[in-house]
Amino acid sequence: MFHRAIVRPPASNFADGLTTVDLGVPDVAKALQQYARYCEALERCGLDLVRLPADPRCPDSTFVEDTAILTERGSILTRPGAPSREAEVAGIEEALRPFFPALDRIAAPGTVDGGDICEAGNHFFIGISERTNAEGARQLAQHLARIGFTSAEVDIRGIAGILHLKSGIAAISGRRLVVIDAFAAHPAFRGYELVRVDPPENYAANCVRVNDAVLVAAGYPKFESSVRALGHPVIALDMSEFAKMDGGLSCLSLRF
Ligand code: CIR
Repeated sequence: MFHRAIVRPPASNFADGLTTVDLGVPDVAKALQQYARYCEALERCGLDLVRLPADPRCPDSTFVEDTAILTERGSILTRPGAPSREAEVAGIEEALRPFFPALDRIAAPGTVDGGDICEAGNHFFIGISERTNAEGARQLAQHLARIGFTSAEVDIRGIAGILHLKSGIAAISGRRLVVIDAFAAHPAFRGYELVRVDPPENYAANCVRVNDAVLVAAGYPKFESSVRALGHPVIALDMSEFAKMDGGLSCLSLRF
């Protein structure tokens, strides 16, 4: 059960952030509207929001998820793999202190982006990507083991079209995983109930379970109805401007 989430709106220079996709330049005014709907959805799910100010020093800073791994037993500040994002961590650390007095952290040369980390019950999947390196994964697994979580690595390098592990998977319960085709036969996910995403709807794989509801990206009808058919209440949100910057629903908040 989540009670709170940290969020930060996109800054005026949001379009200067990193992206690997060719979907056009995001419209910041529209991104702010989509962000407002996203915040309303989190509140509808029962969360109190810790709203941080926009930070134009870091154009990707709205993607707060990448800066920390939060669990009910302890939390870890990451060291983002893109040098332009490293400075985001200090602001998040300050915001987390009142709630998590003892924070672990990933140290150099380790790098970890929160988007590569997927919690499913007491187990974590750790994506090895262009952002999360083997040393970061090793440190994170050690921190998690100390607080009683198991973990498994999933190498996503070479899988086309995804920046982070959670661009291609989501845990909508401890045993139920949403997966794109590239992950369907991966040994790390054996034994889980898999909800498959139709390839034209791959962006929809980045959905988020928030208490009873599942937040899904609007515009992916097949995926939305398969989640509804499983009995989950669904909130669909327009994510077009964040998608242009490689962002999805999970990236826009740190839930705890
Ligand atoms: C980046 O490239 O770092 C940002 N433009 C997007 C980060 C998305 N974060 C996430 O999926 N957790």
